Amino acid sequence: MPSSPQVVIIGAGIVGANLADELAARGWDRVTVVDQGPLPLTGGSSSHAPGLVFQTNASRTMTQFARYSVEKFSALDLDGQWCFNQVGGLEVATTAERLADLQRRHGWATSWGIESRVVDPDECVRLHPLLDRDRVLGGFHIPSDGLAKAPRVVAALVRRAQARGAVFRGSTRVTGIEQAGGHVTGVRTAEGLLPADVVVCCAGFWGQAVGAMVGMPVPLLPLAHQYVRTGQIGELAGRNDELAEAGLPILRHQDQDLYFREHVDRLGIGSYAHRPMPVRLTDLDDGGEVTASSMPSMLPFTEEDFAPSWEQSVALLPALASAKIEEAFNGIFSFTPDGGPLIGESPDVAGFWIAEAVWVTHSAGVARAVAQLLVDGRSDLDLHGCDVHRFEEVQLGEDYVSETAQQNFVEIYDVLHPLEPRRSPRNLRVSPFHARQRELGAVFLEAAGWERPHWYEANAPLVLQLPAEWVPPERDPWSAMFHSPIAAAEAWRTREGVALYDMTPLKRLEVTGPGALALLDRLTTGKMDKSVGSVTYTLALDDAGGVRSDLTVARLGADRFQVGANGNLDLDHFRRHAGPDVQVRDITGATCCIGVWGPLARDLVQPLSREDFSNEALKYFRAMPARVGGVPVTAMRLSYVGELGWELYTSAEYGLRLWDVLWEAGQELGVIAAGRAAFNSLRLEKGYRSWGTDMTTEHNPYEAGLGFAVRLQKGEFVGRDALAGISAETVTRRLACLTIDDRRSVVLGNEPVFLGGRPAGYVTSAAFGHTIGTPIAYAWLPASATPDTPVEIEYFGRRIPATVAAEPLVDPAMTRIRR
Ligand code: FAD
Ligand code: THG
Repeated sequence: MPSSPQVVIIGAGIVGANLADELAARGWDRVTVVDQGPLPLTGGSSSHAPGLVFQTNASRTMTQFARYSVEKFSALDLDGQWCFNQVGGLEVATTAERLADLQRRHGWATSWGIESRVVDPDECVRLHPLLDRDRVLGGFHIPSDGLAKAPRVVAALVRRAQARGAVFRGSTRVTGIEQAGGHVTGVRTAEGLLPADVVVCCAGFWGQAVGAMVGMPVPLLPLAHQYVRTGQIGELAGRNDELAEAGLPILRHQDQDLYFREHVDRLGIGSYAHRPMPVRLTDLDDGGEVTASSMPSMLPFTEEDFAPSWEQSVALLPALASAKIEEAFNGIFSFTPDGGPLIGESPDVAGFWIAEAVWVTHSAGVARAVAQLLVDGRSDLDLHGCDVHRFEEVQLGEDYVSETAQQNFVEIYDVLHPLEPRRSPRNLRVSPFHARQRELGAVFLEAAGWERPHWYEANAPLVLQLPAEWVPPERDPWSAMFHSPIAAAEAWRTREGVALYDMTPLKRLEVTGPGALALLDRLTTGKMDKSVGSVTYTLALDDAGGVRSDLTVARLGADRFQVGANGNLDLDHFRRHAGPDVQVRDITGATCCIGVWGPLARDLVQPLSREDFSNEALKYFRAMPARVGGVPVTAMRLSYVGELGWELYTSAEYGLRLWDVLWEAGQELGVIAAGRAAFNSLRLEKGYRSWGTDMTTEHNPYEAGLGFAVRLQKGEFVGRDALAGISAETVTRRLACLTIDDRRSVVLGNEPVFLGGRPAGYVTSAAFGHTIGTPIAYAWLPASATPDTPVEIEYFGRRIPATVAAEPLVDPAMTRIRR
């Protein structure tokens, strides 16, 4: 009996080689890696990558991936030659805006456990003597960054995996994927058929072509990126021997879209300053010979594109003035719509996986995560930002991928605000109320293709009417971006009047059929066999008890449920587990939703309906069909903002009518439309978590403060066994609510939190709490940080005192909602 499944990995680049190694290390001894190119230098992106590893990233997961690559490559060598040269990383600022951003990046590094510091110009020059002291305003130094020698890493990993039984086959092109009964069975190559239980495509920028073999969209775009090597530079003479290659830190000059590394006594320069240059796979010669200077992933250098970059390089590093470019090429690698990698299994062909759009920097970490997914069924890292199923259908279109991937190329080193929306393509998805929202001066930000009002300029006059205790303090320029004090007025009217919130973008699934109840029962932590009309707040867990989503499940019929979800990953998850007796349908776009919330919500809705909206007739967390102003709706009594009211769902064609009816009737009550900025503030005051930001699969329900949603006594469900013995009392870390002591400093998320002067956690979500007149931050902290514990949040290098608070901050007795 073979002990492990038969695996074929397509691609022996740095991702495929790492994956073979990770699987072999886990005892999977029937792994075959095929590559169309020769081994070990296949001619893919890894064969020429200069291998700079800058670990710091806004994403915690991406940083952990990079950190693992550093750790793994540092412990690796090829016949005594280094695979990782830990020269450190230095990012320099030549503008005030960049210098501030380096502080923010230093904050991320601290949050994710990477030691780093922000340094002055003298220290920059000491670290990198080629820098022009007068040009730099400061730098960000990360001692553990460095150079990965990608082709050598590949060779070393190939050897190690071979020693553990893996087989590598070069010059073997995959031409098709074999399947039977919805499961992959093998890989077709020019040399014959390779049987397989599991196929993992690690084909890099060729990924789309292989994905197409099973009809799987792979949203990446191959783009060219320029890399040059200079001739000898006097100032570098004698600094490095041939073996070490480099001693100075790898260097980034993001203000000019440039990076630098040493090659003994020469410099390598990479540029993102040029126009995006999309590459068509059909134009490449991937059947030819591969040498270090000629391979399918290298295109001829276009000199004119590099000219401005050369000038900027000389300006930063004056020693280059007397040097020349000696070697240069346009190298190809993958870009995606949001910059994240693409990991996941085909929804149609079980056993066919992809791991693509991965940098050398993240390669070992990604491979480890994929090996965990294959061997254990889950990764210990949160992968929601990497999952290929995170995209909405509209985001898989070729034009969308092309435009957004090119944009990511252009913006790769830009200082981007966390709320900054893409400029194009926009208006892909609008709710039926869109025309009215525009009339009210909605300021839209984009999410999952949806246009979402963040506030309405029509509410500006209300700012002048704000009672003194509701007037928000001035914000610092960064937190004031993509924000308006109008949000304070909208929060105020929600807490004291009534407001309409467009909840249409909330992902909605309809789960129907004789097996619907059983499916939901198995996939969630809640009791699902309740009366028709019940709504349950519940969690979907993974096998290890990690939170993979939080959901509301409304039972609308014996065999019909409506699930309020967080995104496309939920749809994918439910579909994968649904048997033939259950249908899972995404009804988001065919329906719409208005949240009518505030103490006057009943005064608004009841006169428009013959159904009884009283507290007794429709209790908290109950749903009923009704008519509002003649429009057929499903009314669900719940509120993410923590006020009396209902989510009113109707089909799309009635949406505008529903809005107009509520709007007109609400005039005498002073109804307003309110946006996401107020919404986010109100939900944090109520302590309502946002999945993906506040908690992920890395956290169990008790750590996340969601133990109340787990019904262990209901019987078997996914994740139940893993929760045995865990409770709110035994956890060692917790999602904690912080209030900011000065009552005015607003943070935005991802900032490090210090306990007793030492980094101890990081901020997830944050907002100004308008009702309580104090900024709020949620943060992961050791369980010892109980209410009243003083902490500090680092924001642009400044330490902001904050205090752990008992939650929720507003209406703990629930009297506002349950009246
Ligand atoms: P590849 O190395 O391209 O491997 C994919 C393999 O799949 C190839 O060997 C290919 O031959 C094979 N393949 C494809 N189709 C088939 C098929 N049908 N049958 C069989 N085999 C197939 N990243 C960093 O982290 N740091 C850097 O400093 C850095 N600098 C870069 C500089 C340049 C100029 C470029 C172009 C990229 C740079 N990158 C850098 C990015 C990095 O090189 C890539 O992201 C990474 O190498 C991708 O690795 P991979 O294994 O996914 O792809
Ligand atoms: N509305 C609907 N579905 C949703 C959301 C929503 N699904 C995704 C996401 N948002 C889920 N998040 C929450 C978080 C908290 C609550 C509802 C949805 C909530 N919690 C009550 C509490 O904690 O007090 C639950 C009380 C109870 O379990 O009875 O209301 O916005 N449709």
